[in-house]
Amino acid sequence: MRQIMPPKLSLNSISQKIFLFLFSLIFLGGVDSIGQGSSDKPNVIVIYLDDLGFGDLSSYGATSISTPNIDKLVHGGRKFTNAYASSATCTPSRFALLTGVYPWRNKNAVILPGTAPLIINKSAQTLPKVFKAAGYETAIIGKWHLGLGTGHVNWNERISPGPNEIGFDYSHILAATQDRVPTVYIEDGTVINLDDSDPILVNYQKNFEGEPTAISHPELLKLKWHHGHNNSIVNGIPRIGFMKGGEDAKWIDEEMADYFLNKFKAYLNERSKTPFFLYYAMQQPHVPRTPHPRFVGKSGMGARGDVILEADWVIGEIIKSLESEGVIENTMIVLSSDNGPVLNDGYYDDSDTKIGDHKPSGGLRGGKYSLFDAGTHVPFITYWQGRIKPGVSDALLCQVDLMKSFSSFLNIELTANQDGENLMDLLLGKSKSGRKSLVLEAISRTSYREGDYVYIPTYKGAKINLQVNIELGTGKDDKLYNLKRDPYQNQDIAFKKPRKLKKLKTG
Ligand code: NG6
Ligand code: CA
Repeated sequence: MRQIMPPKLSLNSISQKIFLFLFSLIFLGGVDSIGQGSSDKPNVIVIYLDDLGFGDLSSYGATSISTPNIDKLVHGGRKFTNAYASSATCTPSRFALLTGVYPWRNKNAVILPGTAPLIINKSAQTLPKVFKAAGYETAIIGKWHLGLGTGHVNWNERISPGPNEIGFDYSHILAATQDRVPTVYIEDGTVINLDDSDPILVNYQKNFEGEPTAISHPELLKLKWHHGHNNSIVNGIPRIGFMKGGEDAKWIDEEMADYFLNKFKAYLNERSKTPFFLYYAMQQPHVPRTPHPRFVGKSGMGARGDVILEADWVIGEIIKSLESEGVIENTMIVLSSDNGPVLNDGYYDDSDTKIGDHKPSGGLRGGKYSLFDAGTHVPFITYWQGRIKPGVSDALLCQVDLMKSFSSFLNIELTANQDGENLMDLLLGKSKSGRKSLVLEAISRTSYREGDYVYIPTYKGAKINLQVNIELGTGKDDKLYNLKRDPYQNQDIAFKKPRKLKKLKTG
């Protein structure tokens, strides 16, 4: 354990005791802060899954898959049944989570290639900066997908700006998505296992001469692509984008869950008494779904089910580590997902053919990429042993609210405009009231929610063919639904309720 040691001074024993007392008051946040985190400054871990749907957990109604470890958090904490990601895709939701600003305000907050520049301004207030200002140490472990550098990244040098420049003291990340190059881990801006004699080159426009692709060398593939994903091949898996070099740096997909978990364990082990904020951004169940052999076939539901079991196991290990380090009572956990579910997102991995009775969205209409409810309506849990009373809440909230909520909780003033609201009492189970309204986004289109009603505007020109077999919520008519009466959005009441429609349109 790393400790902050008082400077060595020669003092007699009484003055030494006084000195140590004062030292602990000043540097360790008071004598009552035993261990890491405390009642007013708990450690905070945001566990963020990738493409996990509202119906994917047994504690959220799934009957053909069992997620006992996440369920432990759900049943021991607050289960939110009306909580939203800010967007139906990854980058925009993550942008909102870390800035408290709606993603549609930033035209760059769209699904990014692995070579995209950082889309969060270095001077912006961010969630990790809020925690830092309150005296926390901050870290991200896992998926980033908010861009790196300023436009032309040299992967063989320190990559900056990135997470460390927007508030994270420590970062151990994958740059974009598991299906996008570069397929390497990056720690504090430096690629792990760089080899000067085998430099890494990345290009999203064209291939490097002589390098095999999924098109030129289909025989090298262990996983077949369905749409997109036909550029460079890494570990037999075809990716988005072209990459050359960096053989020793390439990750092994099947080991990724264990890899990041071990980074978490090491991080926890090295903690001083300073409270920490950790953003643990998991890659499951995003494509390519590559469960460790321990989980292959275990769900009977194809690769997607298997990686959900894997993710649940990882979360169980995280809880165990917090328990064995004696910090579980001083740690608040927030768990959610960046967008709704998709079965075939570009690979033939049996996730659609073996789905059986399972409903990843819990029956909600749409899915990832969609303005229908399943695009953004996700599981959301807060857990803090002894502090958050277990229970269920159907109050409306959104991940964009975390920034404002935690800054209020920690008494950190936010100077920039926020779209998020302070819902900390709701998150802590002390209040029942949530948002009154919310703007949601899906592939640069927005819908507007007010109370139980949601308005999805007409999108005549939308011709997006994602080949994902999901209703996107586009069409030539305005749509209006009452989500309380009609949670599955079977009845468009735009014609029946013209005044309500008008109100939401102008709202
Ligand atoms: C899409 C990819 C999809 C996934 C998504 C990002 C194709 C055809 N599809 O463009 O596989 O990577 O981007 O997902 O390339 S997200 O969860 O990170 O937003
Ligand atoms: Ca996602």
